[in-house]
Amino acid sequence: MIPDNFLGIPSPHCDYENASVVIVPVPFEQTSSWLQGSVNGPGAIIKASRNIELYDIEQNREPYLCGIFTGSSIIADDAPGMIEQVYSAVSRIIDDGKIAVTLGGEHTVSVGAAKAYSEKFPGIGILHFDAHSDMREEYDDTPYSHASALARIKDFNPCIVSVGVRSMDISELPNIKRENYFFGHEIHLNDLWMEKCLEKLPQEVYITLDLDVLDPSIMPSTGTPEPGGMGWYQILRFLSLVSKNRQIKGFDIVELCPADNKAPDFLAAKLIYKMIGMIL
Ligand SMILES: [Mn+2]
Repeated sequence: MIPDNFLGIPSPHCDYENASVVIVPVPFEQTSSWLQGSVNGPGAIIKASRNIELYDIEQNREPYLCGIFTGSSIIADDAPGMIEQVYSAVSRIIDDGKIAVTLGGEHTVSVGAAKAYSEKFPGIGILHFDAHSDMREEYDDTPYSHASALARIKDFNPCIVSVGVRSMDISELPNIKRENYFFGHEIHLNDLWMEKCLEKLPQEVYITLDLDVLDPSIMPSTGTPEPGGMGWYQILRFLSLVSKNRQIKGFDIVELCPADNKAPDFLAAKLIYKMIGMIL
């Protein structure tokens, strides 16, 4: 019988008291503007994660030995309630000296987690991976749309560095700090941008990663796919650089919209496992 947790790992590695990392599933979806299904994202990631081989070749170790606890899903009726619940859950995890890994759901789930991190670690920077800037003040008559996630984070943390954006509305321009944006068309030729991007980040970093930052050829399972995204080894190289030069305190992975093809679910799960290994 495979345990019902991230990676399907046995006790004591999946127990809370031994865990360095806590997975927080948030199957919340209310404002998807195109393809729906991100409500099924956390479940699909956890299911696919059970097929990951636990030895990481590049890191030459078994990151799960640090202990990874999978929390029960956070369920809420509305965005403000959900954000509040995620905020409390993540705050508690930080207080317990553990790393929170929040799984969406739509990008709005990142707001509560980023808020908890911004309060507990004053001066922390937000490293934002996304095909979209998500800086609309509101969208479809709500300030809590997935298209406004970063605008809500900016309300309490102005230090946002965005990578891979390649689609936005002209109304978002006043909300972005141009020098902190590494647009899709600027990063695809070579890796020279990586050091420049690193320089924009303070010592402590929280990562919010919308999976549509990746190219739809490897990550077709998102609600709003955009051509020209990052590749697997490209994002791993950059994440590795950041993890070696900054302290990544926690992260979230959002917007997986599972479909028949299971490869993207597995990619998302493996990316999370890779990031856990890099952080620890
Ligand atoms: Mn996006």
